[in-house]
Amino acid sequence: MADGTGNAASHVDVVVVGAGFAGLYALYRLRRLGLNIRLLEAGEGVGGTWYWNRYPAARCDTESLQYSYQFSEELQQDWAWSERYATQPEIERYLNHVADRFDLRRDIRLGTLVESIVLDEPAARWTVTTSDGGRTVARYCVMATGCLSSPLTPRFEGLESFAGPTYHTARWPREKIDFTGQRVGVLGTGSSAMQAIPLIAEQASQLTVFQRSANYAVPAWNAPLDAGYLAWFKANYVENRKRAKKLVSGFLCYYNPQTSFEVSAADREREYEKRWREGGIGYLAAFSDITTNDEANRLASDFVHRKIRSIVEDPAIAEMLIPNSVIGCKRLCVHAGYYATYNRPNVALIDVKANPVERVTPTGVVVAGREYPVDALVLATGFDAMTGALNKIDIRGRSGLSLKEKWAEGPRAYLGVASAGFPNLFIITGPGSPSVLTNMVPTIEQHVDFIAGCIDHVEAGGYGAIEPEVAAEDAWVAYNDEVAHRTLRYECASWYLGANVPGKKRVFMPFVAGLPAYIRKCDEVVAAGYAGFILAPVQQKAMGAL
Ligand code: N01
Repeated sequence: MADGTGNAASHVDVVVVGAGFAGLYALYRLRRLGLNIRLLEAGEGVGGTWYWNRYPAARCDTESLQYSYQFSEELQQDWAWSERYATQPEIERYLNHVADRFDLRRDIRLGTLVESIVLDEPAARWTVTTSDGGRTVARYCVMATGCLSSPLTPRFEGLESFAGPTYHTARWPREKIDFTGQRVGVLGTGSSAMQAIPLIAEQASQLTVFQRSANYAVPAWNAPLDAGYLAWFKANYVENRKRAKKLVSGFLCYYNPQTSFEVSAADREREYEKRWREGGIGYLAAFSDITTNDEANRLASDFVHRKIRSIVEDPAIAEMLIPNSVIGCKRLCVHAGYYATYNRPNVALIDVKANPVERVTPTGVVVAGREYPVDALVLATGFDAMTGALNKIDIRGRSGLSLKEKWAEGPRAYLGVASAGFPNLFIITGPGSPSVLTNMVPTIEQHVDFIAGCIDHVEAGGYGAIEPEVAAEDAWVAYNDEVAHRTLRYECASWYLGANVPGKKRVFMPFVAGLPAYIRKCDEVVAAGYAGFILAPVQQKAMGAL
């Protein structure tokens, strides 16, 4: 079959979009169903998040022994993580190792940006068009496009006139950037900025950080992995993974079942201190009510406020760094020396909440009428999360309706993996999935296994297509929203809500009730013969036409 340009369209069973953790495992897993797969990836290498986010000091704040695949016992035994939290280069090496070890590259097309995915309705076939003019026709599409993969660059007036280099943390160049002797401006103070700032401050002659909102951060206390702990973890890998799946976030950490008010003030303080010394986002599990009860949250926040005041020497700067939001509403950041960086004489913090950035000039950033001179600009301004990467692709389902149009008033996906009107199109960690509130890798593996099960069910049953019932999808979206309202999640302007993107409908996007509840629901759906999904018969005529 040829298109208007004379290019032949190739035919496969499945197109997978994206070569990060999700896409690579989808390729591996779906191959085992005997399907013919093509994976399309915009980057020039595999790794997804860990290919693009190569800013200074980028590392994962979920512990390396858990932020890794478990589908292969040999892989998890053979791979040797070096530190408690793995760096971006180490995770990128790991994903390249996975691509080689499981012979995945032969089905991967790198440097291939997917522009549109259009349904041929009667045939239940998707035509996937790429920036190189290529067309691939597939029976199934699996979107492994990531939750935090569409970088957000705010429209700062004059940004394009800036004479020096501008770097977005999520599109960092592959070559080493050395800021030695330069005046650097960093816009944003989220997780990416908090990791990059201490390192940039060591190199730059002057670092000016432009902060709109102060964010909460707890220490990482990263260190090389202890050999004894590593050996114990590996010896108990299967058991550890099983235990983790029973926890709300999908990673091992002690969830204290007590509320903040069941213990004395002194014991409460001891527990906060213990968590602080342990490091990592387990701080939020110090008591069971921190993310649901205002007063419990205030107490846990107050402890962090006091820590910031004890680290930052200039009281005025310390006050600027203290968030006025509830802790755990926005993503809790994990840092290494972030607050102490503001004790350096070459670091300045500028508030751009009261006075937003007026404009960028060729030589600096103007705030409240004053220009702060910079030689290089770092945009650590985040992402159009959860829906951004999908909406960049013109995905058209039944009656030509685009996914973007369908989701204009907030994303709608049953279990976060499929959307009514888009048969045989699956999303890994889409909106409605626990995704970003959990340890992403095991959640991804669960989703891919579920999707593989759906496809297997369609194939084995001789069906042509599967898609959610509208009622099931509506109920899932409503349930998630209801649960989110029971937490403190609606009390800040987070990217979970889409609040960082001007004009984006505010809806709490990830599934908030936790991984065990999610897995239970998926298992029930499967046990009931894919309850909530419509299974359509094969359209013989259309099949014949291909
Ligand atoms: O992005 P962010 P990120 N003017 O959205 C500011 C994961 N992650 O790349 O807070 C001025 O958190 C914005 O201000 P405000 C993790 O899930 C993980 O840092 O919206 N400022 C904010 O300070 C994380 O949550 C890891 O008021 C503007 C910053 O830019 C997610 O990725 C590492 C602005 C954006 O922060 C995103 O993190 C890194 C404007 N117009 C990331 N627009 C680890 O595993 C935005 N900002 C360690």
